[in-house]
Amino acid sequence: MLHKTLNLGILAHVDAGKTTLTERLLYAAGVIDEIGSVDHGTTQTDSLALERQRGITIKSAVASFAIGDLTVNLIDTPGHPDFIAEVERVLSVLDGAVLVISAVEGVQPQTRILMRALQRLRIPTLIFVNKIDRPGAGDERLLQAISERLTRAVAPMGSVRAIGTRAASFELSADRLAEVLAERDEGILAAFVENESEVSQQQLRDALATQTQRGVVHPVFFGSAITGAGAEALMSGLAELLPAAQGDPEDPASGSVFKIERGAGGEKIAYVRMFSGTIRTRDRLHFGGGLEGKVTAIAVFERGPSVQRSSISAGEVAQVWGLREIQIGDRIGATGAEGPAHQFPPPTLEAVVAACNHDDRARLRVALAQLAEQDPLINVRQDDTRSELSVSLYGDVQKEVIQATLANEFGLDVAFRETTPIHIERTTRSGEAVEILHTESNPFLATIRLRIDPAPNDTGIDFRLQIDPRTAPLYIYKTLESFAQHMDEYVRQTLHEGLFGWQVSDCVVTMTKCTYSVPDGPPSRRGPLSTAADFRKLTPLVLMQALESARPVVCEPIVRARIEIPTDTIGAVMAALAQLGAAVETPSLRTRLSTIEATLPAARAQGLQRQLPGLTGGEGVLDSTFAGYQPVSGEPPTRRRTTANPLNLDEYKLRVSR
Ligand SMILES: Nc1nc2c(ncn2[C@@H]2O[C@H](COP(=O)(O)OP(=O)(O)OP(=O)(O)O)[C@@H](O)[C@H]2O)c(=O)[nH]1
Ligand SMILES: [Mg+2]
Repeated sequence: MLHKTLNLGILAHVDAGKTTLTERLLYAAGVIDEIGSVDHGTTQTDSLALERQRGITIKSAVASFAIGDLTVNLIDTPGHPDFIAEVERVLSVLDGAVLVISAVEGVQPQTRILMRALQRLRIPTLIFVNKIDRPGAGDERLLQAISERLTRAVAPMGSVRAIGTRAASFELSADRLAEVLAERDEGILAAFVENESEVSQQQLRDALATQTQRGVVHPVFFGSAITGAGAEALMSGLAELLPAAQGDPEDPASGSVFKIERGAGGEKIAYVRMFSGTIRTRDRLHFGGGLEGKVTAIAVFERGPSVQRSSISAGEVAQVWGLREIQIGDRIGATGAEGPAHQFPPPTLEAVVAACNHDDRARLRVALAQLAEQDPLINVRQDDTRSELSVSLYGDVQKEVIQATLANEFGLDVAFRETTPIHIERTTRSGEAVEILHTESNPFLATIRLRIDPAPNDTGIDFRLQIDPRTAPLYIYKTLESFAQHMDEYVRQTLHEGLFGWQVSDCVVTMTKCTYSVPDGPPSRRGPLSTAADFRKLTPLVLMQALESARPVVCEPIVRARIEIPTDTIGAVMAALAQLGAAVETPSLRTRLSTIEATLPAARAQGLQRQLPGLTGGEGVLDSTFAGYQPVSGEPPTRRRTTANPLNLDEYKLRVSR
């Protein structure tokens, strides 16, 4: 590679100072002459009108700067939990990350969620403790919290002077590195045991870089994005400790799309990270499993605004024009449609969106489809019978943002009907069903037998083919793998709406029998021959019957709540929790403040949030994180289907033949 590139994510809980830090780094690198302010709506990366009004980041944004011969493409992400999907989409394109923590607010539940994802993906991560200028800022307290709640392998990179004042500063020192690094480096351990002062600075730096890049040690810097303290130290850390992008520009092109935007003229712009190879304007690219398009323009982020280029290569990030059907998560140059696995929980709420003006209904559908391009997890659904549109949501802030976006960008006035939890269905036992070729109940030309078995929680849907290979319709699907892939797809489609209308999850579906119909052979060669449509249409019919016999139950999202309250209010809070049907763990009691941990339905956590100030004299703090699903008690809620119900054969036949 000609020059080195580092694709760097800035991640943190809301308000930790990511956007301000981004601004500080751009300034330190000479990209901007003046530091913008989030509070005045003048930063580089909070560029959307809505971000400027609200003072929060909503969309991930890219800004570029140079440290020596290293180009850093920095991706500033939103910290509000409602926008976690934005973070998820950038994770797969990062070479390294900076996790920002506020020195005052400390490690938050969201910080832990982010750190866990970074560790799972082995993304080399530096920690930046920000806001050391603010009264109440901590240093040792923060290091303690980081090692207790985020990672045991903390490498403090120096020390803070005059903490909590505008004059707070950060000085690099290697004093505390040897001990941490020795745990994972025998050379250093030996030298350290021999004589602490014998470990050379070079040896330490090398070991630190190696262990950071392997994602096993996390260097911790301190500073202030507002005053600039610690910025230089962090900059040198980025260059020395994080790995530059790998990949050969001569290899076949491979890249990943992490953001979609619409340009001024409504044209689609894909943000692409290249892993290998080179793409040029006028290239025809394959993406998203079978689609293709022609690149009409490319722009990279070079010291601030984006600049047109004729090509980009391995390691780079660019905006690409011309790929009209491209979607977020698509792999460029790859044939499989397989996206990266999800790192964060899905949205657990949904709400019906209605245009205030009845005539705007069609326009609303188009607008939501465009928003879904940028954020597929909003999962726009239209129920056919009432033709109502609904979207999936993480929370109220996201809802307000969607509403404001529809108003500002599309001139659409909309109202949301009450937000309700998204349930799922899980099977409780094995079920099986079969439809046989040429029988009365089977209007399609195929035999399919399917079994559905419950699987452990959070494992999604697994499909397996367990048939005599000679019975597979290979004249349609060419290979057994391809047949399995298609069947897998038909199964997934069907399970979007189970017996009660909810997504079915956590099960294994196995195809155990298959037959197709062949022409009678000469002389009559016109006999019926099964087609792909027969398998596609018959699958829902069989699978829904199998599902019915597997006795699915409706499950609701639950959260794990951590409640910190004044100890003398514990009785009142426990009583409220009991009333909300929460499962409470033994509280940990302290003299003044105590902590209760409990799991309860997500829908009721909001009620708890409302009651808490009253119960605790305004002192209670509630953190809740998604903790999976559990069966609902009482009457299971149902959701209107968006597709014909295969269990109603007449209706199904009518609809699928249309
Ligand atoms: N005193 C002080 N304030 C800071 C510092 N960094 C950021 N802030 C303030 O903290 C608030 C949030 O800063 P942002 O940069 O928007 O934080 P963010 O992490 O980007 O927030 P989201 O993107 O919405 O999650 C703003 O009012 C900043 O002025 C700092 O180092 N010191
Ligand atoms: Mg921000």
